[in-house]
Amino acid sequence: MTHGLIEELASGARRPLARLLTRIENGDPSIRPILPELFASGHGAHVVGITGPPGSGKSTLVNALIGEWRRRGKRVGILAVDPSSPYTRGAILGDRIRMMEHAADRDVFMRSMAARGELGGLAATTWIGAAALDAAGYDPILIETVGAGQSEVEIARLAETTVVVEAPEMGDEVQAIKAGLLEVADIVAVNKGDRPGADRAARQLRAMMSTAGGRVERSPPKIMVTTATSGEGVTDLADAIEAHRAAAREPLAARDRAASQVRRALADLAGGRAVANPAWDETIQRVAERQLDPLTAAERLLDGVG
Ligand SMILES: Nc1nc2c(ncn2[C@@H]2O[C@H](COP(=O)(O)OP(=O)(O)O)[C@@H](O)[C@H]2O)c(=O)[nH]1
Ligand SMILES: [Mg+2]
Repeated sequence: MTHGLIEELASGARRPLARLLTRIENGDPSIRPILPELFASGHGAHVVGITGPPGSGKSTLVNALIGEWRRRGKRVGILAVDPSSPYTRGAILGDRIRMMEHAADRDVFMRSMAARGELGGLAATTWIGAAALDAAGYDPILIETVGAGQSEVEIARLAETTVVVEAPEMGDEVQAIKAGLLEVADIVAVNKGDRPGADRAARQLRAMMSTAGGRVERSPPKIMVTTATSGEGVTDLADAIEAHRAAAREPLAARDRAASQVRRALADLAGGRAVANPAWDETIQRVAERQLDPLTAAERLLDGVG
């Protein structure tokens, strides 16, 4: 049965892929046994994260990038990931509308996902979803996520190339942008280039990045100006994303990404196991009453001891 599914995906049929993504999103435990084969049947698609604050133009930019990659003959997969489901429902709906232009294109597959499952939260839902799109032959795979702190960083760690989309209106926001950027961005798209201040913000960011100092191990992000609504700068952005693919696949970078993914999976697994421990309630109560310290409690729960 597993075999059948992988072949169906590889054939490019949309319905089996849509059904599989629903199972992944629901955290259906029947996904678990097919994971090794699903992962192994991937074609090695370029996984590109698109993140940044709400309203900066991520979805509009994704729509423009889809157009650019379709002109280059690529089949594009998009996951719009929703880190805080009830709250961002409207945003996801807006995303769909902004990408409607490509809705009828058989070589574009767009799906929004929330994490509801038990397989390990949003990070797992996302990488398994990306693996499914990869097995179905989409390349690149774009993962749009709303910048919401921790989840933003996690999705960025999953992606090989991370584009942070910002739309600064004023120069004094630049300092705030910088902190988050250094951690996750490979490329910064200063979007809404048609508005005053975008070029100036980009210049300031470039200047800051170049003086960021030796504390930062990763190379500074490339700062670009885009206007998602007109498509200006989008060809350059697509070029920069493609150019980054090779850097992302250098052994050290690949190892870093693998390590943080496995660490995340470990934390999810260990957490799940501890919560399933029948002694959970009692142990938590003892910590609440200060009879047990949190670290010892965690150790005992993991070891299966109450
Ligand atoms: N002026 C201008 N507006 C833009 C640009 N890109 C996006 N927008 C608008 O900004 C709003 C938010 O865009 P959206 O793509 O939904 O942002 P997201 O929340 O980051 O996905 C929409 O009204 C877009 O039309 C741009 O380059 N210039
Ligand atoms: Mg959006």
